[in-house]
Amino acid sequence: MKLYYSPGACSLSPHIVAREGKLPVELSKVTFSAEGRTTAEGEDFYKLNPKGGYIPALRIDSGEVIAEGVAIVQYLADQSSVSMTPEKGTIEYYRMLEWLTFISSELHKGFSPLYASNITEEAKEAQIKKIFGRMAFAELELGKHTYLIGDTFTIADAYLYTIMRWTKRFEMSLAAHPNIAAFMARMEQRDGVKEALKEEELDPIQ
Ligand SMILES: N[C@@H](CCC(=O)N[C@@H](CS)C(=O)NCC(=O)O)C(=O)O
Repeated sequence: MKLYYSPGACSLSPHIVAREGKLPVELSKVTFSAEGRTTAEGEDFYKLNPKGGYIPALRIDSGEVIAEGVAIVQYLADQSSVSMTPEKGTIEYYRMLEWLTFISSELHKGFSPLYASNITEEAKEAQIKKIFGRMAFAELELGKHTYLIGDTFTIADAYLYTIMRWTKRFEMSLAAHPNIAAFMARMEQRDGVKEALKEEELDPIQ
């Protein structure tokens, strides 16, 4: 399997899941430039992910490519002998889907406008306020248990960790979110997270 990624981007989430799951996943760094998007092997990335040339994408052993981070982490979890999802059919399983969807549509996509080079200070401030509002529920839940769904790591934690790293990039202090800050520090103690950060040449944020 090969994961197409860019350091510190949302592709870090499936990268963490691959390392936590001890899966033999190779990495291919995608270069974004004005001329296009190219994989480490020189392929046109728009052809690999024709939905928009965005990462992450996973080439599986059959040669097929799976895109969308939420689908990729579930695929990886299904390939691993390490348990990283609650049992299907349980309420915890649906909580995990709820978190993955929430992180994707409310948190991950909440950060997207901040990456626009032409965003005004006013719009940036309003967007940051909105993201902090969306983080309140994660702050509350992480005060009750170690991970999002109880005290066991799941693929949803890898996604939350990845997106919450961006608070540092946009100078959003976690001082008012001590449970999220503690979660980030806990995640950074995990071997799979350490390994993925090292491979992407990223520093821990806590
Ligand atoms: N719907 C996609 C969105 C992925 C996404 O936002 N990827 C970003 C990096 S974090 C990207 O490649 N952005 C470049 C672009 O959208 O053109 C998913 O959830 O996997």
